[in-house]
Amino acid sequence: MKNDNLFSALRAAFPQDLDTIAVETTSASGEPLNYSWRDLDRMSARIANLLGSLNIPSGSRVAVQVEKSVEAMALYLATLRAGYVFLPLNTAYQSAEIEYFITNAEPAVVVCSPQNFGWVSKIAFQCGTQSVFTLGDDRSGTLLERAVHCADTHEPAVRQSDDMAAILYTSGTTGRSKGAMLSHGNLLSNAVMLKDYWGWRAGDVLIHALPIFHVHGLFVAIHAALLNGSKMLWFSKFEPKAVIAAMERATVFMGVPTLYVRMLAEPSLTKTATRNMRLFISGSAPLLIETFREWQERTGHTILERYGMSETIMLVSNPYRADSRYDGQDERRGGTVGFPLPGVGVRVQGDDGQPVPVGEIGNIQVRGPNVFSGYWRMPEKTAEEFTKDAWFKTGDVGKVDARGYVTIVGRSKDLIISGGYNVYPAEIEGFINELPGVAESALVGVPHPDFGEVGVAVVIAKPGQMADAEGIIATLKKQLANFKIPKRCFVVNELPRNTMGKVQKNLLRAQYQDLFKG
Ligand code: MCA
Ligand code: AMP
Repeated sequence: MKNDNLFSALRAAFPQDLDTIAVETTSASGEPLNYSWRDLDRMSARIANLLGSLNIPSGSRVAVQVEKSVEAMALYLATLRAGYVFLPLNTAYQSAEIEYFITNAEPAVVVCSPQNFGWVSKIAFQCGTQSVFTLGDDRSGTLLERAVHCADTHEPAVRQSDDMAAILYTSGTTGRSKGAMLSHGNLLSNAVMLKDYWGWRAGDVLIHALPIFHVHGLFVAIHAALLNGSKMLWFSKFEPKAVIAAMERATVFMGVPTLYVRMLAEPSLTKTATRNMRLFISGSAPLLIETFREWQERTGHTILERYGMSETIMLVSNPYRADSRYDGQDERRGGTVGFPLPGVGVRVQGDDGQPVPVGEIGNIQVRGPNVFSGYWRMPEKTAEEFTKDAWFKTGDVGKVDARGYVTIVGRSKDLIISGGYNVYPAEIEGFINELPGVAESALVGVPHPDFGEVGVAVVIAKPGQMADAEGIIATLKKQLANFKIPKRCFVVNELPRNTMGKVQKNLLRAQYQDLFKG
């Protein structure tokens, strides 16, 4: 029977000599640590056999909240290999956030950091999770202790292209987090296309410095390197100096704009330091034109900006090479995200559901083999996010020029992107509104030199009561992931409202937009 398991395709691309190095990294104590392709194969086989031995039903979710490590990547590969559904969770999430995901996804297996076992396992067992394992970034924990006793060969489970491979929680356009269901076919078709579109070739080496719980670091970066049989220089945390030093031995880098901003602040970033590099890719948030230009001047390289979503993986990209269709004139154009990727349909519609004329602004809608099938157990939400003719509404607002370049000009969804992470105002406002003395709050995104955009909270106190801005931030820090904490909080007498009584966030944004200007 034909096997469409994504793992099988990735495994088939491993180099012939399995003893060559696949991943170079350093141990938690700073010692060099190398993993061969054989190590990846055996490690993922052992973990897949362990998962298989648990007798969990087909389609079971494996929820994972662990620090970045090569073993954590092997756990992802093992989950695919065994035919289960991978559910990655940001390490910054705290108990209320984890409780929501576990309650909603009902994973059969949860893997967490050893230091979090107490509280995570309590939540998981209450929700009916069968097994909770631990995995530390120093290869400690019960997952590997158990897996080491399992066989190091494993025949990948047979999966069809439409079978679910992963669930990624995202808030979509509104409301509470929803699990975007991605299939083996969604992930593989996108990876195969990107390998070609971005010109991956023999000898490429990827610097992997992104977290591995979101699309960018987990799918776009890892799949490309594995499908190309390329070595990865693996950083468990982004350190600008160390990444720049590694460029001598690498050819490809992927990052969110904040990583580029931070590297530009390093004097060691020069043309010489980057002369071996072939490609710098940016995405997940808008890349400022200043950053694009400064990077060009300092390094001689033109960053390739692309655009994607958790629900769709990659959608649109600037060209890798000038396209002969247009007399070789098309270049990577700063401020745009480039052209729809091969096989991806992109259209721009007005609020009336009609296509807008070329160059005019409207709602971006997409379709293609990369687009997810829906949100986990939320058929109504899924239906709301697709048009009648089955295009996915991205919630992004943009335009396409006569040449075909797509520019994102804003979002219709109420989303703040801070350092490449999404912050949903409604979620944070919900927590603030529960605090003593608070009548109402509004969270708005304002420009920030490092994170691109950050949240600022504006709060009204209950009549006759006091609300304390610093106290609010301190309390939120105990409840929410660190990147969601407003960078500033203001207590005011009233919020600007329109005639319908709705808070005018555009006015608040304008009021606070220079707060972080240097
Ligand atoms: C950390 N902090 C942040 C953020 N990260 N604040 C706002 N936004 C952030 N993103 C705060 C912490 O709360 C803390 O604040 C202080 O910064 C230092 O924390 P630390 O953990 O040391 O920060 P860091 O290690 O310097 O992290 C910054 C980072 C990281 C490297 C930019 O945020 C990061 O790796 N971002 C990449 C996200 C990513 O991979 N996104 C892809 C999503 P305090 O000191 O007050 O406690 S995939 C996607 O969007 C789509 C599909 C796509 O197109 O790719
Ligand atoms: P996520 O919810 O993590 O899937 O984030 C997806 C969102 O990130 C998109 O809907 C866009 O709003 C934003 N995004 C991703 N790449 C870019 C980019 N290059 N420029 C502007 N926004 C981007």
